[in-house]
Amino acid sequence: MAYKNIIFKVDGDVAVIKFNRPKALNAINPDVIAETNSALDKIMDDSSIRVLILTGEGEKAFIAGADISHMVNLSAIQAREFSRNGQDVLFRLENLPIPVIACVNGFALGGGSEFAMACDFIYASENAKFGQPEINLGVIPGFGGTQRLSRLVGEAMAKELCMTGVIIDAREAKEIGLVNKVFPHDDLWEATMKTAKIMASKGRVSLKAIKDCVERGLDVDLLDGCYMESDNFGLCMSSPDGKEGMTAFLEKRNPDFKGELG
Ligand code: DAK
Repeated sequence: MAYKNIIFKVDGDVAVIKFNRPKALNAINPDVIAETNSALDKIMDDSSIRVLILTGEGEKAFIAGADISHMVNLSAIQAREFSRNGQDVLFRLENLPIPVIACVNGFALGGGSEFAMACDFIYASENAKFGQPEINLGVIPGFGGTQRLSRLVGEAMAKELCMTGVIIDAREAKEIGLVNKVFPHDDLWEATMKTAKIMASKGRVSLKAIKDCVERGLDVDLLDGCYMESDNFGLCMSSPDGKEGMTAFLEKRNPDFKGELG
């Protein structure tokens, strides 16, 4: 597929999806979703890719939301389809077997904040702004915002943000736990890539195991979550990277993780 609405690049072991509709502040339409799905297919087929970064083209926006000019004329059936397709791509991101970082370089509103929340964590520039302004349009978040936001920042804060549609800056987003770290705008990309490279150097099986345990663990009680951790611990112990990590420690050298599954 030729990409017009995203830029897809692979830099060694790190893949980058850059939303590329800067004139519309990277608003999401069905083409953005289709192209993102295609890029995710490629990532799934390439085991040399260890980390994915999502970011936005231009100085102003990560994604300023779903494309309002597309949404305005949708019938109920089409709106449900648009919402489902958006939700599906976000579930794919969440279930991707590699870490995904949202590198939020500007507005992350509505569907934009929802895309960022489906990533494993968010790094933001000092210019970044977050919010769920759908209430101002007479609708509600449609790409999982009411669900993921409350899991990240708690029920009361999620209700306040969704019910007021207020836009918050990066510092406040960090204070409430939506964002992991905030950087000066010009340092954001380098800082994100540095963290991506650190994770890319780790074992593939253990990265996936951590992602699974943390995400699925939130949906079960502590005992079941800990059992899930034991199963994954066993899996990592028996993986080539698990053997390599411990052998390297005992041999007093750096591990050379190959990412093989067994
Ligand atoms: N959609 C379409 N175009 C957008 C856009 C958006 N979300 N956001 C910005 N643009 C366009 C503007 O129309 C403008 O286009 P031109 O007039 O130049 O052609 C261009 O981007 C630059 O925007 P501004 O001139 O407005 O720039 P400012 O710096 O003055 O303001 C802003 C930036 C981000 C504060 C402002 O653009 C803004 O308020 N944008 C809308 C933000 C917003 O409301 N986002 C939430 C969208 S709703 C569902 C599925 C999904 C969803 C809901 C339901 N189902 C199917 C059930 C998700 C909903 C949303 O995400």
